[in-house]
Amino acid sequence: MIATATVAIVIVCTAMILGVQIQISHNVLAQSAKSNATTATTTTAENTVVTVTPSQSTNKTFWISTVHLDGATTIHKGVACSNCTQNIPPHPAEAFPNTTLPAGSGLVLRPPNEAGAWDMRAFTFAPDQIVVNQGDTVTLHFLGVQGPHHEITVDGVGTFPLDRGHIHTVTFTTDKPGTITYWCHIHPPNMIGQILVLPKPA
Ligand SMILES: [Cu+2]
Repeated sequence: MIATATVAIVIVCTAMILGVQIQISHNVLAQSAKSNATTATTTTAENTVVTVTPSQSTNKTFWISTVHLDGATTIHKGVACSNCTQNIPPHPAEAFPNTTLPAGSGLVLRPPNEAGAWDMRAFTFAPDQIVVNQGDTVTLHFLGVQGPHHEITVDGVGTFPLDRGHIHTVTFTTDKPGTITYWCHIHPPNMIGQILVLPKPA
């Protein structure tokens, strides 16, 4: 009799605890759903949402520019300019890093000149990452914008020179998923890009 009563009490207590937990879970879910709904409503109120039907074309064209990113600074603290319309704040001094960079002329660190100015240059492609599908016919227009001369290889396609102001175009078809790399022989290690080929859509 006592054993039966104990089992009954345990069952009732367990049910109560579970009930509370389920209730708490429902509350949390309700709050998160409400939160999402609020966000969605706000977004809708502030923006015009349109439905876009993506192109089904398997012909993909990209323009790839040669680029160098430059960061210039000085070892001296800048001087505040009180009468400049731009209200330029004084630039903090930056010590020259004396970093040993990887081999190749794609990364250039120029030490301070007579005025204390030094800079960092990094060559790259814009864009340096492209996504296509298996079976796509891909056209790449390489455009020489920065840097007077480049020697570029597109893996499996070919190697060609590219001077500033010139365009070199390659077209190929992707037969398998995977990665196709394009890079410049003059500006390693960072003037490199990848074409990610995704499996053919079902
Ligand atoms: Cu280059």
